[in-house]
Amino acid sequence: MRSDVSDPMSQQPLETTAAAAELTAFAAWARSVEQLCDLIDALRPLASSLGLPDPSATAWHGQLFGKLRPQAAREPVLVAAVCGGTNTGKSLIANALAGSVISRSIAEAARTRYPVASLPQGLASRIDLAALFPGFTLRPWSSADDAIGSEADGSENVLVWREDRTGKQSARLVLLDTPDIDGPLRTNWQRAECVRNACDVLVAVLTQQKYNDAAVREFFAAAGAASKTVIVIFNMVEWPQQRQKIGGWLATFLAETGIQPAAVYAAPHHSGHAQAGRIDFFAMSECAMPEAVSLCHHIVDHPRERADGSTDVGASLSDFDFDRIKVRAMKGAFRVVLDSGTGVGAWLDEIQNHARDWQQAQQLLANEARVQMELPTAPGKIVWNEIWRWLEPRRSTLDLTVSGLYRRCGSGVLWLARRTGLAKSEAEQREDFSVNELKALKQALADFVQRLEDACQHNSRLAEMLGGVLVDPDRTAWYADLERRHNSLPIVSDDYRAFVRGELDRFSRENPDTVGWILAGLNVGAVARPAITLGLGLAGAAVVPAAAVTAGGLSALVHHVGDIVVGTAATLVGEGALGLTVVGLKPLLETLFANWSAERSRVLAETLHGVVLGGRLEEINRLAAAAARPEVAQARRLLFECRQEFV
Ligand SMILES: Nc1nc2c(ncn2[C@@H]2O[C@H](COP(=O)(O)OP(=O)(O)OP(=O)(O)O)[C@@H](O)[C@H]2O)c(=O)[nH]1
Ligand SMILES: [Mg+2]
Repeated sequence: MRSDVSDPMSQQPLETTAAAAELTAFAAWARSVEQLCDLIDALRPLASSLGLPDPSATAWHGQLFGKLRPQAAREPVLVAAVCGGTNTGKSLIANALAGSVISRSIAEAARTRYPVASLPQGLASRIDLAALFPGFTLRPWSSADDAIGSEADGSENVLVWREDRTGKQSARLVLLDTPDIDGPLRTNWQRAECVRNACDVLVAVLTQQKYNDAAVREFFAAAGAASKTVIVIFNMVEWPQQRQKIGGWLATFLAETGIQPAAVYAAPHHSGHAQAGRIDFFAMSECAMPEAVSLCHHIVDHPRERADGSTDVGASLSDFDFDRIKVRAMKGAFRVVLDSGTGVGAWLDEIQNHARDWQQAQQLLANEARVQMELPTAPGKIVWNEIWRWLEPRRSTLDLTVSGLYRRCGSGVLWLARRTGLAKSEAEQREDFSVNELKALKQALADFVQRLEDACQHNSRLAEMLGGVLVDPDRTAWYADLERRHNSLPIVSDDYRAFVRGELDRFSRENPDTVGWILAGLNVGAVARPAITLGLGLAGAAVVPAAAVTAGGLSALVHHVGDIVVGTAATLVGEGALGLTVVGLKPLLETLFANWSAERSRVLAETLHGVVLGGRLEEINRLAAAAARPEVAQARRLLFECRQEFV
C-alpha cells in the first residue's frame, strides 16, 4: 500500500532529474516497508519455533531492515563504506578519502573494531543517525583511537561519527571506515555487514593475498547482489611491476562476486608513505566497466588526476551521480527482498511448509492418540445438588408443600434402598466414584502413551518433540502427577454450575408450572454412565464428548441418563399416586446430566494430556496453525504490491 508521506527530503531539495523523482517515489513505499518489517518481526518467534534459522543473517533481512526501512523516507544521503579483509589498509584508505585521520591505522590486524563515519557538515543535526544505522549505538568522535576500542569493550555495536572538518566532503556523502570481515573477531564482521547493508557505495580494499578468500568473496557477493556500486582498490601492489597481474586478480574477483565495479585503482606498497598516513591511487583505466562507468561519468570525464598521475579518489567520490547510484542501490535492495527464491517470500514459504508438516503431525495425533475410557457411574446427587441449590431460593409455599412431600417420599425410598444395600451414602458414592475414575484414568494413561509412541514411529516431527518425553520416562512420576491432579479436580466446576443455573432459568421461564416436577426427582439417584473416547484437543478431534453431545454421538448416553433418572423416579415414587408426568422434564435432565459427563470427560482428557504432554499440545496446535496466520497473508500481499513496482 502506498503511503502519503509528506516530502521527507524537503530539507534538501533535489534537482529535478529523473533519478531524483524516482528517489522521491521511494518515500511512497516507506509505509509498506514499515508494515512488512512489523509483520516479519511478529512472525519471527513463530518461525524460530518451527525450526527455521534466524533470518537476521539473510541478505533480504539485511536489505529490508538495514537499508529500505531506514532510508526509504529519509533524506537520500549517499553512504559509502571502505570494506575489506583485515590489515589490508582500510583505515589508511578511509582517512585518505576523508582527507583527515578519522580512524587510526595500526600495524596489527583486526584493530578497527567500530565503524567510523565522516559526515558532511550539518548532517548530524538534520537527520536521525541512529535510525540511519539501525543496530548501532552512535557515539560522537573524540579521537582517531575511538574505533580501536579496548578489550574491556563488550559486544555493543558502537558507531563513531564526526562531521567533516575539511569542508570538502560532499554535502550528501557519508563516508565510513569499517572493521574487518575475516579476522578473528566475529563481532567485527557483523558490524561491517551492517554498514555494508546500509551503504550505496562500497570501496572494496583487496590485496594480492586476500582478493579471493572465501569470507571476502562472500561479503562482496552480497553487495553485488544488492546492486551496490563498488570501487575496487588493490592495495599494497608492487607498482608498476604487478600492474599486468591486476587484470587477472580482478577477473577472478568479479567472476566470484558478480560485481561490476564502477572504478578500479591500484595503491602501491610503500611503507614510508603508509607510516606517514599517505597513500596514492592509480586509476586502472584498462579495467573500467562500461555499464558501471555510466554511474560515475564524471570520473571518466574529469579524472581527478594529480601531477604524478595518481588520482584524488576522495574528491572523485563527490563527482558521483548520487541520485542514480542511490536509486540503483534502493532498487537493488528491493530486488533482494522480493527475490522469489531467496527473499522474504521464500521465508514465508518455509514457514508454511514447516507448518504443513505440523498439520500432518496434528492429524496423526488426532486420529491415533485416542483412548477409550469407561467412566464409572456418576452419583446422581452431583447434578441434583446443583438443581436443589438453584431451587432453594425459589420455593413458594406451594413448592414447599410439594417439596416436603417428595422429600419425605424420597427419604423413605433412600432409607429402603440403603437397608437393602441398593444405595450408599453420598460420601460413599463419591469416594467409590473417585477411586474408580482414577483407576480408569490410569489405564487410559498407559494406553495413551502407547499410542503416542506409535504415532512417533510414523512422524519425525512428533518424534522430535515427544521423543524426549516418551523415551525412558519416569512413569511413576506420571501416575503420581495424575493422582495429584485428579484429587484436586472439583467434581462440579464453576462453569458447570453456571450452565445448570442458566438451563434451569430458561426452563422455568418456559415452564412456570413445572418447577414442581423437578422436585419429583430430587431424592432419587440419577445415574450417568458415559463411555467416552478421550481424544486430543486438536483440530477435528477437539473435546470428543462435548462434540458428541451435539452431534448425536452421545444420544444413547443421554437417553440412558434420562431414562434412569426418570424411570427410577416413576417407579420408586409412584407415577400414578403423584400424578406427575416427566415429558417436559426429561430433555432438561438429559441435558444437565449429559453436560456434566461431557465436561468431566474434557477435564479428564486435559488432565491426562497435561500429565504426559505438558504444554506440547498447544505448541503443536500453534505450529500447525502457522500457515494460516494472518501476518503471512498480509506480508504476501505487500510483497505482491512491491513486486508490481520494483521487479
Ligand atoms: N607498506 C605498506 N603498508 C601499508 C599499506 N597500506 C597499509 N599499510 C600498513 O598496514 C597496516 C594496517 O593498515 P590499516 O589501515 O590499519 O589496515 P586495516 O585494514 O584498517 O586493518 P584492520 O582495521 O585492523 O583490519 C598499517 O601499519 C599500515 O600502515 C601500503 O600500501 N604499504
Ligand atoms: Mg582499520
